[in-house]
Amino acid sequence: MGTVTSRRPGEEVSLRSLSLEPGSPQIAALALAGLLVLTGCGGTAPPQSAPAGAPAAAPPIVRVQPHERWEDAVLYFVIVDRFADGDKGNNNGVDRSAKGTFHGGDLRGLRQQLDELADLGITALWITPVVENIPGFVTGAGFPDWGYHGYWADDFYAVDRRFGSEEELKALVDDAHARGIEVLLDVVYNHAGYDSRYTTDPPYKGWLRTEGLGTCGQDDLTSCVSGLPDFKTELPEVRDYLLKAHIDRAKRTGLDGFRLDTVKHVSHEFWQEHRRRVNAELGEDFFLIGEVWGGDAQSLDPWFAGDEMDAGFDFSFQGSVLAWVQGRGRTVAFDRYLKSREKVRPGYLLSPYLSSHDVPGALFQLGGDRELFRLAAILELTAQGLPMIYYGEEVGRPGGDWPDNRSDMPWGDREIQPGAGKPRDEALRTDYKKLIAIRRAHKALSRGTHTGLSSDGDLLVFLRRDEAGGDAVVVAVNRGTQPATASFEAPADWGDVPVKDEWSGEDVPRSGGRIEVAVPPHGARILARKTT
Ligand SMILES: [Ca+2]
Ligand SMILES: [Ca+2]
Repeated sequence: MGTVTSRRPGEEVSLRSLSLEPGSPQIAALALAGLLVLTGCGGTAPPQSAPAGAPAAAPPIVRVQPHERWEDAVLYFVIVDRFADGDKGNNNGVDRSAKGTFHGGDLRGLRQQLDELADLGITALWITPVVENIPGFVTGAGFPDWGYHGYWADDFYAVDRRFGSEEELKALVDDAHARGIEVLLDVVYNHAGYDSRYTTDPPYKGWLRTEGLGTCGQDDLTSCVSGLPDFKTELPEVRDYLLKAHIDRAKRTGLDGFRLDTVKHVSHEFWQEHRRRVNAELGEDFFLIGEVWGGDAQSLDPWFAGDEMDAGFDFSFQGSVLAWVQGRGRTVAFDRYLKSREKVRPGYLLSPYLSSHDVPGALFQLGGDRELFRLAAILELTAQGLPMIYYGEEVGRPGGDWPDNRSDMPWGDREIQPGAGKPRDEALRTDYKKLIAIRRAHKALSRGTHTGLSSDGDLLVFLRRDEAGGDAVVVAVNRGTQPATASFEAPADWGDVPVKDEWSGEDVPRSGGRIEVAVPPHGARILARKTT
């Protein structure tokens, strides 16, 4: 171990050239209200054919309207190895029958499926780390467990050939940008992989606290998380080495931000220096979203207070939502919880999610009940913050507890490995697509305040309102098994115009300012001023 040298294999370049650029009048006209368009054809007209003798036109691509601000974004998280295999030539040691092995997904495969993500409507993509990971496996979990997830670095200066190359990372970023999607790369500053070169090679001597040396500390900053060697980020040479690796790669590849791993295990001083370096070298728009285990509006605040990151994952959301949709806890308490999420420091964002690679998936926790899962998805995509969708949950990937929560992306009858043949729930995906479009069409949902309108029994009715934009949306969710009726005064922003349920597409009758609408069992309404 530790004998592999840094490498830059591959000569891949961006494959596509575009006929329309972001911000063009055509795109603006076609991308109204966050709806999707096909470049050059507006979704209806056929692509124009190239004149005889001219190079063949690039095939149409699916575009989203880019988010204006991060609070309007919808984030999608992919484990690169488990998503799509675009290069069989790098499938060293791939064994799709085992849970802890590499399954062959790579940057090229993900790049080939960007239209799938653009069609869903997401505006930002978070991918797992792509640095070279340890060449072998560990067995502490009771089975061979490899660095397919990317968090066990062996060389921060090399892209792991099992994921592709830095050129392919840049091509992914370029092609995502062409579709209106920003890309966040997961980076680790806290630790190296088990028995990595950093624990053995002379240049790095003294850089790590390890179990082997007996130097792991007892506190958050100096302990060896999961037994992993802990970088002494208090040493200037260690800081410089790690900062340069990640920041220079971001500069070379055009990344839009980082997802920061294990934030609470590295000092605030480090993260403040990180921000200074990022601002200086990548610009103040470079987005930082961090994983503080257990993070919520209150516990993330120390990192927001120092402007160490722009956003943090909201670990409170999954449990609160899943409990409520399953009938646990009073509706009024859940409404108070949703309101409490506004307590985040102004200018900073919480990122709610239903599933991730570190917790059992929501659908699994709901015993596979897709009606309740839909309610949870409705609550996520109508909630404040930057919603994160974990790959495959939009098509009903079963998930499960670790490591089943990292299973292959289901591709149904499409010949895309490693998840070819795994069933997809296309109806669920259609619902996700609709929810994302509704959220993107209504700034009230992404930027608005939360006001509870009623919380009797199993029916929750709340208002999201963006005062600056004059937009208001009323969401009614019935977790019960009996029909319910939502009854409320129409928000003043609606004026006298008719009201529409954006979720069902139905018109909703109103009598003056009063609205009464039935909400089916395990059903929902997303009500707004009718505009079309
Ligand atoms: Ca591959
Ligand atoms: Ca540490």
